[in-house]
Amino acid sequence: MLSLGLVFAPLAVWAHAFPDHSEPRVGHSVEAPRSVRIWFDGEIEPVFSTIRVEDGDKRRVDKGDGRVDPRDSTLLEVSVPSLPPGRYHVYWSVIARDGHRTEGSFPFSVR
Ligand SMILES: [Cu+2]
Repeated sequence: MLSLGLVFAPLAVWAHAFPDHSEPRVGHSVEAPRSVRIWFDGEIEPVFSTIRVEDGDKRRVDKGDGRVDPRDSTLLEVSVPSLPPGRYHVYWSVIARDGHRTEGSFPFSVR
């Protein structure tokens, strides 16, 4: 029979950071976003965490000010200029507090 200690042990080492939700939401269509924000399920390291936004022609369109929110170390954000209608892709890469990197990408559309 498992003790509670054994049951909960895996949670203690589960510290990779994965996206919890984002704004714009994954795959959604929005009007004139001012920024792209991704909330992670754990704290991420400001120095090694990056975010960029590309348009359908793979041109970088964000303002290059990607950062981890100093008041919320689970939030990665970058500003974008007024984006014309189209399809965009967000690329992110973060280091969690346990030193492990996770990365990924997701699309959204501007209508
Ligand atoms: Cu990890």
